[in-house]
Amino acid sequence: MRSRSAISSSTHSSPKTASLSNSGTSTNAIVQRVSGASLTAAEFFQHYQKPGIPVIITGLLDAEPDWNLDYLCQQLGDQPFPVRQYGRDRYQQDKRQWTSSGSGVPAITLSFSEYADRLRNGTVRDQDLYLARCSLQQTPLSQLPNLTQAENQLGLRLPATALNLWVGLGGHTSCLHYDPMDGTLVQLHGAKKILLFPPSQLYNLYPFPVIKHLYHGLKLRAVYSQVYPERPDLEAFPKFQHAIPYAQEITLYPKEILFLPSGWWHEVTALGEEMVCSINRFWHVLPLSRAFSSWSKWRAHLGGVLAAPHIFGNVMGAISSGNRQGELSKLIQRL
Ligand SMILES: O=C(O)CCC(=O)C(=O)O
Repeated sequence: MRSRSAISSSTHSSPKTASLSNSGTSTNAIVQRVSGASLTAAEFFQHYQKPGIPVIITGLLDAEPDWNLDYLCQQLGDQPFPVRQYGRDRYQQDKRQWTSSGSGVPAITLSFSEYADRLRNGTVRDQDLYLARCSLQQTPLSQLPNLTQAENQLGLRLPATALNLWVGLGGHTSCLHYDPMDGTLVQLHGAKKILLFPPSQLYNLYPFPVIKHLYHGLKLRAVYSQVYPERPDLEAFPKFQHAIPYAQEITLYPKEILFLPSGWWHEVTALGEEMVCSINRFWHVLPLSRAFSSWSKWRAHLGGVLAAPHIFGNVMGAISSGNRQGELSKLIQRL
């Protein structure tokens, strides 16, 4: 059994956001903050991975440097990355009018140094740019020994992706969605506020219909919620009220790892005014029984199947374009 000292309730978390705090009942358990020093792989599996419970793990990355802007420029300066252009008015729109979300948002390719210039000169804030989910494979930061050691200690295996980089300015929000894979989100500079809902709240959060993939391919995904949780339109989305008691808000601080199981809804907001940096990795869901029994996961994959004609068309378009390699790598980022 895990020693009691390994687990303490999140000391930094407040259970609800202001607009979510009037819900009265509390159906939610607070996400635990656990010291990695006394957490074994068997305990991690038993208490978090097997049941699919989120947890924040502390103390395993103390030796990792601060990933500030100078460090990132030094390591990644010339590397090209697709940078999403959200635009300032996107989050004023009714989401039902959206034709893209997440990795489907239009992107420009910039070297990291060019992006750093835009972070410094205000363009990133003005245009709500976000360097999001960019693979670190083929970069000097592809292998992180401290992180590998932490992942091994937790017994994490079967990675579904390489490490991905997320760099933006305080104030940017990644809208409410869930992932069909398990994820580990690692905070490396600045802090993030994360609003969570359990998989049981799937339909109270009004995901985009899976059928949308037929029209938009992977540009608009059925794993996104149509509700703005901080200012819900309860006339349009009345069942959202039932989800409110299940909301949990946590803050992820530097060198902490959030284990975010498949199907858990999350809205992630970078805090403060400065640059905020995280990395994440997606993992195949283990044990397989949790993967097979997750309807959230199945419906996300169904969306992928319905998007197949679009993906085929996009691949053909990329192959016949003048910039075959560039267009194909943009497509791969979207997958
Ligand atoms: O950090 C972010 O902006 C989003 C991260 C995320 O969605 C994830 O790790 O699954």
